[in-house]
Amino acid sequence: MDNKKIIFSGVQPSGNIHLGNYLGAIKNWIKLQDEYQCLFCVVDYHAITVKQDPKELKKKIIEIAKIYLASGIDPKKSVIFQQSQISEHTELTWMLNCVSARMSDLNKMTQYKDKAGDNENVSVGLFDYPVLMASDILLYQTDLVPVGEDQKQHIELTRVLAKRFNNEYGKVFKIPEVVIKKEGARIMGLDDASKKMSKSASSEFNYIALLDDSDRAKKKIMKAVTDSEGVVKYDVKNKPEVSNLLTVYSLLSGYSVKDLEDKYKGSGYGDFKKDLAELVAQFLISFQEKYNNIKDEDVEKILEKGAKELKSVANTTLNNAKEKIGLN
Ligand code: AQP
Repeated sequence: MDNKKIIFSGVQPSGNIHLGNYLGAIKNWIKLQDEYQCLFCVVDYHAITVKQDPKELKKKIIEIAKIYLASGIDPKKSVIFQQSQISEHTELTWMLNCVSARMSDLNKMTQYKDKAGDNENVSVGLFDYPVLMASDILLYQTDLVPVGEDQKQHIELTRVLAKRFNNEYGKVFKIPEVVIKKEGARIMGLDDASKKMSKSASSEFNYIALLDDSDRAKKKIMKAVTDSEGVVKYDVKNKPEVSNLLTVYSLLSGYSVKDLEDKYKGSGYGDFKKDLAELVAQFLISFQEKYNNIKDEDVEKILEKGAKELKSVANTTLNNAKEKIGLN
């Protein structure tokens, strides 16, 4: 790795990767590749915090890496790798679990509360997942972590754990900063704009998957919930559904929200939705053309190369941390 600042981010190979993942995270990574040394991880250990079908999981790991490539991540500039190929991620997690993380920290994590609800029969891994995420970031002396809004609390926890460790044992970890782009930071569900668009949503009408058939995607946009006012206006508080659609439209088209409000002034939601449906369909057709041209064997080679490149970096940080706490 060269002397550029380090960027780390990742996506879990679970469920259907959707426009929220793309607009809130992956799309923003593309521009960072020239200025920073970017590390993009397929975070498969995170995916197994909930039950996965082994065959499906294998397919999803390749799928995510392909989605990175089809989105414009260039393996000549950035490192793409699979988390479980570098055992240091789980080793550091155990150390942080013991010497830095507290139950009181993890009890505050809202994502855990959202996912577990009242169910006590969830995995310990689901509860501990923010510590694994901290390890992912800290192993590579990361400077910046570009994510969607939902991950902000986890990056704050990462900073707390790193500082606590450094203060007690001496400096091992760089303290990372979170980067959240305002536009698209939280794309909401198409069927319920009070919750984020989510891979694990119970209805497929919640999200547009990047691998959705374009006609299916059009149908989902046409069925997206709106209010009954018929005014295309950005107002998150009073018109969350229409504001969400405007955000998606603006980010995919490059038009500003203001331009779109002007374009659809006085025309109700019909034309607005039809045009957005067509835009989404065209985006998916072009994305999937790139996706389908990427061979699985090439992806496997890229992941192998990425793991080889990063293993020694991760190992240096891990050994440094071990040494400090008296394990070497
Ligand atoms: N709705 C969203 N809007 C903007 N950004 C989002 N991200 C996720 N949902 C939205 C961002 O996508 C990146 C990868 O997410 P992840 O794979 O770590 O899983 P997640 O954050 O738990 O996302 P999902 O899709 O909602 O999955 P489930 O349903 O499994 O919880 C992150 O940068 C995230 O911020």
